[in-house]
Amino acid sequence: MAERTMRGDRLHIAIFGRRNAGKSSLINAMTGQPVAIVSDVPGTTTDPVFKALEFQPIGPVVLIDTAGIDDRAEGLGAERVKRAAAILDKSDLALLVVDAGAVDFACEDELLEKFRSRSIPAIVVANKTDRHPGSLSAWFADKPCVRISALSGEGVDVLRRRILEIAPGQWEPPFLRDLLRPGDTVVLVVPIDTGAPKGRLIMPQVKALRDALDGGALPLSCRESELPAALESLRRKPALVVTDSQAFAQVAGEVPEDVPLTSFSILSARQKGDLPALVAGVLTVPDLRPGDRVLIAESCSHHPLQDDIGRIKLPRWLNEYVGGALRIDTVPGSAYPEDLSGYKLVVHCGACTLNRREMLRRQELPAAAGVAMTNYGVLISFLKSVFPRALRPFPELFARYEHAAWPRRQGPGVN
Ligand SMILES: Nc1nc2c(ncn2[C@@H]2O[C@H](COP(=O)(O)OP(=O)(O)OP(=O)(O)O)[C@@H](O)[C@H]2O)c(=O)[nH]1
Ligand code: SF4
Ligand SMILES: [Mg+2]
Repeated sequence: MAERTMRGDRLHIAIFGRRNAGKSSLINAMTGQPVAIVSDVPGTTTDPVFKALEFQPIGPVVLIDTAGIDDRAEGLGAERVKRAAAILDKSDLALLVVDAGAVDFACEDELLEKFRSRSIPAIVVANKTDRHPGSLSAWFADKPCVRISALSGEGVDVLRRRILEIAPGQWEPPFLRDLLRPGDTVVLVVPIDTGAPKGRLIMPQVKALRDALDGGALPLSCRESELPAALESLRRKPALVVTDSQAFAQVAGEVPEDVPLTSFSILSARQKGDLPALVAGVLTVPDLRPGDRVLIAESCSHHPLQDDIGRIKLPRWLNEYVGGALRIDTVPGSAYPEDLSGYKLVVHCGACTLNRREMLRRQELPAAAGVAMTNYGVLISFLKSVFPRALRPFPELFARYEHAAWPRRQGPGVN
């Protein structure tokens, strides 16, 4: 069952430290499985190793073993350190493994400073205490430290308890449960077109369904072609309608004005990131001019489809809106550039494969470069004139825009 929760929805616990400190031995001791290769050759772990497991009472977590952060060699060594450092962007909690016999802590101090500056709760794990049973160096004294032997397993239970003590209780808001009361009906509009994977639903749709069930609500799923029939079959109006963004214009025309309407992508953006900032970003779209650079970023790497949203439809709608050709780059998966300074706008997908920390980090980068950022669902609602209606389910956010000075022109509802 552990694998059924997506990695992006799990608490990310990452193990850092120097080469040979015993990081891989620790992930093996914590999982009771040979997850990572252990050897006395420094630099054995080259790429991060992910292990999903249930860690009660926290629930679904993913443990991440990383390469030694002290590998100063040019080339491959530097690349390993870079990959390990990138794990910082998604760490909800860090374990810093230190050899209990160590005498130099420069590298550890650097890491602790990185955890502190990113508000990542951390535990120092003094390992190999079987080899160094005496008292620890004074460096450990003022740190939240647990003594263990990953080899014998001694102290690993104490470490587990300490993790439970400091782990955040909630690391992401619910998908939509908080918008519904038990017994409310929520209609989920799921187009089954050429873009739909065969025989299954995509992750944001599955999450909406599951979260509605968890909240005791009554989810009713239909294709957009059956929406009028679905609405007619209900005795009471639904408390919420959630649609695939691509059907926004049609669905908005069929759902009565007084029924709250939003999209899977907007709900995903709210769960994974800072929705108000993504809404602020869309208000800069009227300032775009032909020739401006726009980055479209997705967080998974699916095979591009014939009428792909990120590669074909969104660029087409945006170009139509500005009345000329923008210079648009579309990047998949982990290829999110660090340097965004040349762009006027970043448009991100619903980020369902990322954890909240990573998406917030992805939002920080353009913000620091003075570049606006928005989200697929927010942008499509804007281009299809369903904005700000698509924000009405979020009263605080909606209130901010209800009386806002509206951009000069809204989308003509392009198709
Ligand atoms: N005595 C003793 N040896 C340990 C302990 N933990 C790890 N080791 C040994 O230390 C060596 C390095 O362990 P690893 O778990 O591979 O260390 P690592 O931090 O993953 O190393 P890299 O992948 O190279 O960064 C191995 O020979 C382990 O058997 C421990 O608690 N006690
Ligand atoms: S493109 Fe984004 S929102 Fe869509 S499935 Fe991939 S990660 Fe999720
Ligand atoms: Mg290792």
